[in-house]
Amino acid sequence: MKILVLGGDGYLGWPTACYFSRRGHDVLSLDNFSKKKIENENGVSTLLSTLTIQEKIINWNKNNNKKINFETCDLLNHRSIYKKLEEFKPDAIIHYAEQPSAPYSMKDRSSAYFTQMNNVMGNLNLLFGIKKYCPEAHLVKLGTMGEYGTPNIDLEEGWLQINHNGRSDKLLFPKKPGSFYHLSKVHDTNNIEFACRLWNLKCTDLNQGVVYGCDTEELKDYSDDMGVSFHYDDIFGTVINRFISQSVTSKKLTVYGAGNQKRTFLNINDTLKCIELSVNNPAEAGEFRVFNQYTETFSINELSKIIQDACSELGRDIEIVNLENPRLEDAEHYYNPKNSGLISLGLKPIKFEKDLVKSMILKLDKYKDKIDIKRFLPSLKWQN
Ligand code: USQ
Repeated sequence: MKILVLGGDGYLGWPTACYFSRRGHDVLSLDNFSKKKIENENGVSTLLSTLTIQEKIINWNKNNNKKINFETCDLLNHRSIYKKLEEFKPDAIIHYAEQPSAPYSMKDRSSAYFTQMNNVMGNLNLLFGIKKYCPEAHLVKLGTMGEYGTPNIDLEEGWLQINHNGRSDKLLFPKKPGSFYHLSKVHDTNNIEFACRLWNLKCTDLNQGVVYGCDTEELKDYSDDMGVSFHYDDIFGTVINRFISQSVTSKKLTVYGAGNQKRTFLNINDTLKCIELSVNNPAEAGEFRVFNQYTETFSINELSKIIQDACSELGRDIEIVNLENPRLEDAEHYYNPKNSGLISLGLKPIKFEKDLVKSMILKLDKYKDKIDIKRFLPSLKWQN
C-alpha cells in the first residue's frame, strides 16, 4: 500500500513510518516541524531520538529494502498538501500532524490559537485535498479519549443511540473535553464526520488514550538516537513517561490532585498495531468509524503505585507526592469506556505491569544525568 504519514517527525509518526516500511509498504512521511519549534521556544527536548529526521531516515534506508521518503509540508499551506496528495496518491493517510500538548494549549491566548488553528484548519485543508485528489483514500485520524472527558455515563465508541421524547437517533457521542487541545480534536471530529457524509470519504477516527513507552520493536536494534521522541517535561511528557523519568532520577512521582482521576492508556507498540489493524480493515465509503484506542484504565494513584512497587523490586525507594492539580479535572468520577472495536479486529494488548516498568527504567538509567529535573514540576496552570 501507499501510506502517507502526517506528523512524521513525532513520537508516533517516526515509529509508524518505520513499522509500515518494515512490512513492505511505500511510505511518504511529512512534517512541518511545529513541535520542534515549540520545544525550542520552551527549552525542552527529547531524551532519545536526538538525530534529525533526515539523519534517522538515511540510517533506516541503509538497512531496509523499502525506503521511507520524507518531505517538509505544512497542512496550513493547502497547496503544499494538495501537491503531495496529487503526486503520491495514498491508499491510507495516517494523520498525527497536530499540536499534541494539552498543557501547551492552555499556556496563553497565542498557544490556544496556534493549537486550534494548526489542528483544525490543517485537518480541514487535508479533507478538501482528499476530496479533490484521492477520495478513495482511507483517512486514519488520531483523536483522543480526552474528547469525551469524564461524563457520568458509559463511554461508547464515538456514537450514541439516543431515545428522546419517544423518538430515537444515532448521534455523535456528546463531548466534554478538558483543554483547548482536546477541544481541537472535537472540532476535527465534527468536520470529518460531516466530510464523510458530504463527500463519501472514508475515515477511522482513533480516540487514543495516553501513550507510554521508550522503544518499539522496529527501532530496538538501533541506537537510541534513532529511537522514539521521548519527553518527560511538563509540556510534552505524558504521565507514565514522566513518572518513569522521575523514578530514574530518584525524584518524587508528581501525582496531580488526590490522584483518583482515571485515564486510559496503551503501549506505543500497541498504537502501531491499532494503526495497522485500522489500515488493513478500512472504513466504507461515507463511513465515519470511531474506535476507542486504548488497552487499560488506571487512576493516577494506581499507576504511581505500580511504578513505586517496580522500583522497590529494583531496590529503589521512590516517594509519591500529591501536588495541587494545575488542570481542570473531575477529582472523583465514574469512568467506563468501551474499546471492543480494535479488540474484535485482533488487538492483543500489552499490559502495563512491573516488569515492563523495570525494563523502561533500566533502559533510561544511562540517561539519568541528561534529565532536567527542573521540568518535572508543572509550569502551566489551567485557570491562570
Ligand atoms: N498527571 C499527573 N502528574 C503528572 C502529569 C500528569 O498526575 O506529572 C495526570 C493529569 O492530571 C491527567 C493525567 O495524568 O489526569 C494524564 O495527563 P497526561 O499529561 O499524561 O496526558 P494529557 O495531557 O491528557 O494528554 C496526553 C497527550 C495527548 C493525548 C492524550 C490522551 O499529550 O496528545 O491526546 O494524552 S487522553 O489523555 O486520553 O486524552
